[in-house]
Amino acid sequence: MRGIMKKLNKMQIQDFNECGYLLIEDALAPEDLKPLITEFEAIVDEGAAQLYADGEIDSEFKSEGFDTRLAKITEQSNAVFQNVFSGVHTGPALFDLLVNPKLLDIAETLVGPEIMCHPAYRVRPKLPEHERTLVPWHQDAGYMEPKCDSVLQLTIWIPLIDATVENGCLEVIPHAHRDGVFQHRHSERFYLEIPDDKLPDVNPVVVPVKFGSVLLLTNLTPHRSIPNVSNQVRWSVDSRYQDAAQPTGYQPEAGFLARSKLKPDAVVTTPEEFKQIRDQHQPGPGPNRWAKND
Ligand SMILES: O=C(O)CCC(=O)C(=O)O
Repeated sequence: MRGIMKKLNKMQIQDFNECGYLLIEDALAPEDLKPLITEFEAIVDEGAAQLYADGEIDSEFKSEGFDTRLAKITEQSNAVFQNVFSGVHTGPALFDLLVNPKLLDIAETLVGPEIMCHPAYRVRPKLPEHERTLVPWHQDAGYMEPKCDSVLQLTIWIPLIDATVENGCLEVIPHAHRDGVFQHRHSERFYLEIPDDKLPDVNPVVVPVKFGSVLLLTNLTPHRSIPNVSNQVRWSVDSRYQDAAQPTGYQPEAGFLARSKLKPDAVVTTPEEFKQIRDQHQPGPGPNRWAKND
C-alpha cells in the first residue's frame, strides 16, 4: 500500500506550466538512488575486470570513485560505457527508480492517474570532454512522432551525483514550450539539434541539480547539456511519463504501464517483467520527421 501522495503544490504547477521546467529540491532520498548507483558500480567493476583480463586497459582503476572510474576506463576502452549508456540497461534498480512512487506521484500531478513510462528513458554517464554525451539544443518532441506534440510527455531528469555547471548540467530556454516544435536538423554529433538561428530569442537558464533533487521538463522545452569540463562522470537518468491513453510516438523501444486505476492488472510491477518487455520489443521505424538534409 503506498503512502499519501506527495503532490506538487499550486505554485509549483503554475511555475512548471509557465516556464516549461521546474526544479524540485530533495524529491528523492539517498536510499532511493543508492541501489542504482550500486547496480552501475557493479557493472563498471565487472567490465573493468574483464577488460583488464583481456589486456584492453592497463589498470582496473579500483581506487577511483563512482564519479570518476568510468571516465578513466573509457579513456582506453568504450566497452563499459556502451553497456550502460542510453536505453540498453534494464537492471532491477533502474526499474525500481522508474516506478519509484515519489516520481510517479509527481508525474500523476501533471499527466493524470493513468501513467505510461515512456519508451525513451535514458541513462547518461556524461564523461569529461566527451562528444557522444554532449547533447545540443533540442526539444524531446523533435524525436517523437508529430501526433504527440500536444501530449505532455514529462521528463524527470535525475542526477546520480550533484550536476553542476562544471560537470555539464542542463540548460533550458524558459517559456518557449508554448511556441510549438522548432525546426530540428541532424547534427554531426549523433543528435537532433535546433539550429542557432531557429532558437527562440530568450535567455537560457543553466540549472544545476543536486543529488536527490530532480528537474522536470516538458517535451516542448528547448534544452541542452553543457560541456563537462570537470574530471567527473555526471551520471544521470532521464525518465519520461505521460497519460497512458495517449500515443508515445516512439517505436524503436518499449514503454510500459507504470500506474493505473483503470487497468491495475496491466501495470508492470516486477523488474523481470520490465526486462522482458524491453528485451522482447520488436523495434519499429525510427523517427524520420526531419530529413537528413534539413
Ligand atoms: O542529460 C543530458 O545530458 C541530456 C538530457 C536530455 O537532453 C534529455 O533528457 O532530453
